[in-house]
Amino acid sequence: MTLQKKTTWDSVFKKEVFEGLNSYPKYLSSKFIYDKKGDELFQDIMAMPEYYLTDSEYEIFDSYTVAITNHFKANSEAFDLIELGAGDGKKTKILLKYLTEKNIDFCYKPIDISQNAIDDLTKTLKTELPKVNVEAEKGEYFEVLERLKTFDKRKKVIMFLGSNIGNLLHSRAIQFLSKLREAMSQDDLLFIGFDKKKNPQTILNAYNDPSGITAAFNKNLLTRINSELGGDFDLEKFIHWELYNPETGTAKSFLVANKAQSVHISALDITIDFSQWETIHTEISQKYDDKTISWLAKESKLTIADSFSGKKNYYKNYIFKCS
Ligand code: AVI
Repeated sequence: MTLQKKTTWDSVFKKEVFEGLNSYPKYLSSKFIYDKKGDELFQDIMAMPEYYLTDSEYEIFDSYTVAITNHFKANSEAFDLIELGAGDGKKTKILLKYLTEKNIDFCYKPIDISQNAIDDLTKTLKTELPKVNVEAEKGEYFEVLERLKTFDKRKKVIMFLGSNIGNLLHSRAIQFLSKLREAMSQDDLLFIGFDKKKNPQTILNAYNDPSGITAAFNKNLLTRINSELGGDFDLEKFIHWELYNPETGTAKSFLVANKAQSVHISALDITIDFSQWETIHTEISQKYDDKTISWLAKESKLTIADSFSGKKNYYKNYIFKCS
């Protein structure tokens, strides 16, 4: 392995790939999965029968539309509905439709790391719900938090759905929620989705589908390194592996080298050696119990205002307010 000492990088992608592949054990952040192909693969994941998360949250929105939006429009003030990591907005459209039908004054501000997702969402909203006032923005969660502070003219309802919080370790989740809390005024709300602990097999099946969609999604990290950083990863020499620990509630994704190999990445001017069965840790998808969610809220100086579960108790949406 050629370890080049470098302190300045012209992109976060380069910097983090360099650091992650030069560490032991190796890691790469799942946030880099999402380019056009990664977005499409995630859409395919959400449509898989094994990936219960999307349908579970959809069921909650559909069953509790009135109760949820009553929290949003309390005091009948106009508000900004800010969605972090909006994706295709499929579930949110249920709420947008209802709020528009009731002539509630609000502005929908979807924010996503992927420009493709933002463009597609804006386009579909124009045709499906033309009356909704949409102001979309592209950005990473932590960078967007700074901007959120400037949205202080009206009440804010911040949404963080799809168990996106589960892709953060607890310490990062508390840091993130605390920053959100700092950007919130007294009447603002945080509406957030958590995937619950359940039969471990159900969780493993959701991240280990037989059709190989999740494997392709995970390997998109390597595809991106190949196409954007001049890497020569052979995708056939890695297998997707998923682990779930029912005690901690953490699902972990890996790419495991099935052969010893060396990979050259020209934009980073490095060659990375893999021994056979060496791993790259790529993602965590945390599953929660009620106690852990209460702890996260308390640590972040937030209070639970309400919560909604579906029939199977697979998933739970919480409304947090400032403590
Ligand atoms: C986006 N995120 C909440 C998904 C999850 O469940 O962790 C990403 C994903 N990874 C594998 N399948 C789906």
